[in-house]
Amino acid sequence: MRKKAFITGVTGQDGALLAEFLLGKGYEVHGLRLYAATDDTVRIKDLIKNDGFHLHNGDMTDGGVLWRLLSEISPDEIYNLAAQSHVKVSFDVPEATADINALGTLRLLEALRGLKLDARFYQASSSEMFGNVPAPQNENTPFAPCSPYGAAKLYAYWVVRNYRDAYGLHTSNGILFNHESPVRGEEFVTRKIANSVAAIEAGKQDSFLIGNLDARRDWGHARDYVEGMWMMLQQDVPGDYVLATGKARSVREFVTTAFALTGVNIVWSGKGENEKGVDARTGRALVSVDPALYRPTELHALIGDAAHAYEKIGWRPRTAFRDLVREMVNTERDLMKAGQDDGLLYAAE
Ligand code: G4F
Repeated sequence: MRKKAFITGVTGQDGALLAEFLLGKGYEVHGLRLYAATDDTVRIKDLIKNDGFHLHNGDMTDGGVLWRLLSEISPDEIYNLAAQSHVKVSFDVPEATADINALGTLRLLEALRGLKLDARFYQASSSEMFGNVPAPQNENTPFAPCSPYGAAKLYAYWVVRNYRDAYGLHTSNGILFNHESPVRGEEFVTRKIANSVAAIEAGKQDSFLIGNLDARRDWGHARDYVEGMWMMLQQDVPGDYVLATGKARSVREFVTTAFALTGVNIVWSGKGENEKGVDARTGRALVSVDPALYRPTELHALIGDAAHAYEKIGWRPRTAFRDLVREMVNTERDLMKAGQDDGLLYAAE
């Protein structure tokens, strides 16, 4: 029997990569897509042609739709990836963030419980839930979120655990540290940097603005992380797992590495808002700080300890940091050459 998976947030980076991964394993994949007036299917345009892939309109704020879709599809595995996933934007739209990320998860769990489906449930929990507690962070680290996004994700995390304990549902949390890829949204810092570096190399952009250069993140490859999501649901006993590389780099290091891959040696000068990334050969300032890109509260260092996932489910991050940056920058260079460089959709973030 072909297994059936239901993925919320299928048009996002993780949804698209997970759908591709599950189709490769022979699953029938059903994806929930938030209706959008503009076409948001760019990441799944090839998957749509696959007859094992089915796209459904829906919304995490509409419990009736979630109930009906789960009842019609009767999936074996549910991956809840839908979210308002931008931390800075969550300060602008905190209530919507809570409705989608926190109550949306509750709605999906209630449908699962009410329909008495025998499905396994994965929740996209986030390292953002840890806030600024000292690194490294693992499953036993106390949570202290510092954003409406992190607080909403923490509610979802706990309700997933509660439905496991109270009703015996097979629900698991993947506490994922930052994971990137060439299909990362342009509003996130890694894709923004890769895109800008390639545009500068192609002569289509002179420089770019950046926010907090000191923030440190544990950046892995999203392809490795979607495999980890699937591995969690193959366990007979549900659980909660951190997925991370265990190594952190600053935003500044990401910029320097990305430029180095195009042959540009960046030297940093100045401090705080006056800091600039300068091309050592030409003396041109290619990167400047814009305080408008700072967040009301910032997480300084997220570094994950994934020992539990290593030991219990055998998951390993496969992609080294430099290889991740290289893949992202080279994809942007190819897009530039192909003339598909429409620029950043959310340059202000
Ligand atoms: O790329 P970011 O926006 O990712 P952030 O905030 O760490 O969140 C991502 O990872 C979380 C897991 O820990 C997910 F839960 C979440 O959904 C999302 O996927 O920002 C990374 C860092 C921040 O410290 C930010 O202040 O980069 C800093 N930054 C500096 N300049 C910038 C910019 N971030 C963005 N987006 N844009 C900038 O220009």
